[in-house]
Amino acid sequence: MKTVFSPLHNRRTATTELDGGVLIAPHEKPSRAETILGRVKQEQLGDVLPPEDFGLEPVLRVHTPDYVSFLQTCWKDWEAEDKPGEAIPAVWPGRGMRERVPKDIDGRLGYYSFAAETSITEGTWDAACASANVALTAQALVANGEPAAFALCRPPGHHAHADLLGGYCFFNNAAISAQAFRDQGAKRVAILDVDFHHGNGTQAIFYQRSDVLTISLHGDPDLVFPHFLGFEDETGEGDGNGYNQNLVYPPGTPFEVWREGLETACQRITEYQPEALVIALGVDTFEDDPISFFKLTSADYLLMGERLATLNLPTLFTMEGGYDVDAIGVNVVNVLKGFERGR
Ligand code: OKS
Ligand code: MG
Ligand code: ZN
Repeated sequence: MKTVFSPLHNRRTATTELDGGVLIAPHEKPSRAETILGRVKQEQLGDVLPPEDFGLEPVLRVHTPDYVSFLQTCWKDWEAEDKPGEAIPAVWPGRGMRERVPKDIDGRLGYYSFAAETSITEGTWDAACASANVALTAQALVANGEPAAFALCRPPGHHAHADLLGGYCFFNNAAISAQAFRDQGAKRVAILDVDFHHGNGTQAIFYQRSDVLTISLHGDPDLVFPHFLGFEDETGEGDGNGYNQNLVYPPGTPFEVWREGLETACQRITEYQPEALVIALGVDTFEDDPISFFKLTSADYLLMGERLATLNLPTLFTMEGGYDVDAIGVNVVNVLKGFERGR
């Protein structure tokens, strides 16, 4: 399987993440991508290609123009006010308040975000664009006949809504790729999110549509991020009714239990008969992940990959979360090796 990777991911080097009332060094850091790339090469998964530049057009099929412009100038606008630190949202349009876009950068940061852990920094825009191009380049490989491809995206994407950043995400790479499959003629596309967290952005983007099936397995949002979306009674709306599925699990969930959800998801995908599959691949389900509470082992990721392969669909993997950097390379490449073994 080919991997698409951009060294420009490295333009995203925030130094702060608001966590527990203090600013910590971000969990979502450059060594994540470098470690995965190292393992891809070590295991000789396949060629590693640079991204092509698709410009903003495919991004704008999913994200609103005003959100994209905000992201593009956010750092410049923040810097112009001589703020002492990185750009962190701290005020939101709460219940009963006005949903209008303020002029001031503090107001716009709040309008275009749903959480405060994700500091915006000088290179964030460049890295987010590179990440979308990585996804779109891998998507094109699959659209042009590769059975599967791995988009080694960083920053991740699945929390980003059409006009909201959060959870370390800016552009929703999985959603942009699914939309690209659709725009290139695929009638139905499925997105399966195996990251520990709910793919709230992906769900929201396609919630009223039946042409993109969205399924996410994740930790109970009653207990973990993103807290305000991802419950099992969210099944889609209007045309999208029946085309979103959330499979929610409690703390301590081992693979033997998690795999039942995977089975449910796989059966739904088979029934849906998509022409392409996008896997939002996070490995923060790992037993030693510092911010999550599932108990998957490194060996389990091989089995996960094997099951995904039996769907027998053109498959794009987009990289999402996973924060135990010591294990991230092994775990990610295990999914991809398991997939190749299962084909
Ligand atoms: C807040 C924790 C924020 C968690 C963001 C989740 C990032 C992730 N203290 N999403 O898949 O891995
Ligand atoms: Mg998930
Ligand atoms: Zn995650």
